[in-house]
Amino acid sequence: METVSNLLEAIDDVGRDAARGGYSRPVFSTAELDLRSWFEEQATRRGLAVETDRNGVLWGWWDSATGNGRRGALVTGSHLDSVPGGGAFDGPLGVASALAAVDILRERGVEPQRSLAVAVFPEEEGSRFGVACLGSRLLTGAIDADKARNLKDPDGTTFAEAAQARGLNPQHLGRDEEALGRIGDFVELHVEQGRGLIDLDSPVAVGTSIIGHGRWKLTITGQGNHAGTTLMEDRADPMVAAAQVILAIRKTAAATADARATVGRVQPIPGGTNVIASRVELWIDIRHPDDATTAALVESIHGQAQKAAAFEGCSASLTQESVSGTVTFDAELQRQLSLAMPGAPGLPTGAGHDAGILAGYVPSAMLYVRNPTGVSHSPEEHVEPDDADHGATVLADVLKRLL
Ligand code: HGY
Ligand code: MN
Ligand code: MN
Ligand code: MN
Repeated sequence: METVSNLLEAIDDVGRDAARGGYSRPVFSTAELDLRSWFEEQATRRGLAVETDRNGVLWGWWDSATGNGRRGALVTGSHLDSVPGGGAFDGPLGVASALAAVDILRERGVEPQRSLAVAVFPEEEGSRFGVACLGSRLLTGAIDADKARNLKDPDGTTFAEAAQARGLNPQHLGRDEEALGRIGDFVELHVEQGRGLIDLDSPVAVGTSIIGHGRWKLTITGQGNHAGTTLMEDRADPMVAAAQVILAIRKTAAATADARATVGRVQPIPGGTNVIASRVELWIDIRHPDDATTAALVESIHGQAQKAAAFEGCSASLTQESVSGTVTFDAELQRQLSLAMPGAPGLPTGAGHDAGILAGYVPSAMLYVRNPTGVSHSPEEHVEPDDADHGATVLADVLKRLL
């Protein structure tokens, strides 16, 4: 049986980002496509029937000789795309562990009483087209298909164009009743993305909830001008208003218990060293366990942005890109996972996952594997090989209980 580390070693050089460090594997990029080929090869080698559905979700099927075909199957898996400069485990650990779990079940001579599938969801990070969990949102219908088709990447390529370039029919994107009907239960293994399992001193945990998560784009427009000929008093500089807003965002979120607010991406237009920007686009990631608090935070931030922009003689507009409410996982599945993982603690998380989207449609659950650095969305993200193998073994135990 291949260890999880062996499986991951095979993709260790795919999508390395020398400039940022870590990995950059945007959906439908060459790097992510290499990862999809890796998955197809590994799944086929394990006798799984591989297919890609209309939304670009990859499925590796272990069809049961009994049961009712693929309806109500047990599905596990995760994603292969990454954030820019991301770690090696966010996503791929869940996929590699699912493949290793299939090996373990086969070695134990398990004959599934219902079909089992390993799924790989595209664009979980939303790094290229701006909406997190785009693949699972399309599959479930959680996002309007036209909105998805028209999402644009930083180069102006639409999701429809990118999907078409990868062999999908953009007109077929959207809620997939047939694929959804195949999912009886969904269990996702994922690297822990905070300090939880360090503090709890446990190699694994059962996911209990995912806090609400929204993304907004704030555009502040000003007067583009020359850096040398424009007196300070004659400027309407959106970068200054943006700086004030970023500080206000931090202050507002820091004053709200359990809130997290991040501006990880700022884009001055046109972006010249000797040019006063004509507009600044910045993306805000806001999360909170209570959806009403998130809404209040957004309103307060929008008001402060309009004030800062007006002060600079600019204007500010806020558009919502995506939002997911707080999710709690299926109680019975959590119980099954706890029985398979005696002593494993329950763990709420602030990280979004495809399981968080699917939980609104089918019974879903998550298990996390310890990250000894407690750092994620960064090259420092890590999983010890023993913990990775322990995670795969536990995943196999969970799947066995549910098969
Ligand atoms: O952003 C998140 O929480 C996840 O890693 N996509
Ligand atoms: Mn992830
Ligand atoms: Mn992530
Ligand atoms: Mn000049």
